[in-house]
Amino acid sequence: MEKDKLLEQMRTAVIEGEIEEGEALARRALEEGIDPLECIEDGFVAGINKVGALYEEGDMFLPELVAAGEVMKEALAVLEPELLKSKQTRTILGRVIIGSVAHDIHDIGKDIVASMLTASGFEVHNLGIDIPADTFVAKVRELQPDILGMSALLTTTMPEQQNVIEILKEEGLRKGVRVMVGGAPVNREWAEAIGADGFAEDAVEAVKVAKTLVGS
Ligand code: B12
Repeated sequence: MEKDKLLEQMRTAVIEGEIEEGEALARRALEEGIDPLECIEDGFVAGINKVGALYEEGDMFLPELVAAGEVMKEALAVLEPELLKSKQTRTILGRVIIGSVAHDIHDIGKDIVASMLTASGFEVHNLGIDIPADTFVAKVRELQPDILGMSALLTTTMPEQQNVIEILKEEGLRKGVRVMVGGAPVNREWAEAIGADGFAEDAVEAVKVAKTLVGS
């Protein structure tokens, strides 16, 4: 099938909350040799962005948002292993800890960033969702990563990124780690205001920023 048609169907599967269809489309695209990153960005992510817009306008409600999230998860489970296979490099560029901040359970974007970083040669420790500040700090102490990445999708959870940075300072750990922040409501101004070292709009930019932060 034509690539554009498949990508269009992926967007529709997310919008309509069709989990099995999304998974089947992801498999089909791989069989046809379509780049998994293109499926993620131009297919599934484009679909969930549309869902976000519809939800904002009041044309879609929470159960549909949940269903769209499920479609994303299942499709990514098919695509991400391929992403890792196709891009894997052997040299480790640096160690990254990443997680969604306290009270935030959004993880689709954070997981894409984690996969892309892994695929690009970083050693990634993905802590998961709703990670308390103390856990981030304890993990930084334990694993001594080059980069700490924090994702926040809610305006109410963004301050947690700042909170973690402040605790890192208090504990004398801030100088040893570069902090990168992201998530839909996060922007460059916010990143600068809270004293983060890097911000990225999407996963592709996140890899570029991470490489710059480790000096490669
Ligand atoms: C799917 C979704 C959900 C799913 C999440 C499923 C999951 N497993 O993640 C479910 C249904 C569970 C959900 C729940 C809620 N959600 Co919600 N959700 C969304 C939605 C539609 C899409 C998010 C998404 O996955 N986008 C696709 C990914 C690929 O994009 P992304 O997350 O932005 O990530 C990219 C970049 O931001 C960046 N990035 C992300 N993280 C990081 C980290 C680093 C370090 C870097 C460098 C870059 C980076 O790279 C990523 C890849 O390109 C958004 C709408 C939107 N516009 O974002 C609302 C949205 C975020 N949700 C919203 C709300 C209100 C909620 C709820 C409070 C709803 C409710 N009443 O219960 C709950 C909150 C639960 C909680 N405590 O966290 C609001 C937030 C509003 C606000 N201003 O705070 C939004 C904006 C919808 C809206 N327009 O109102 N949600």
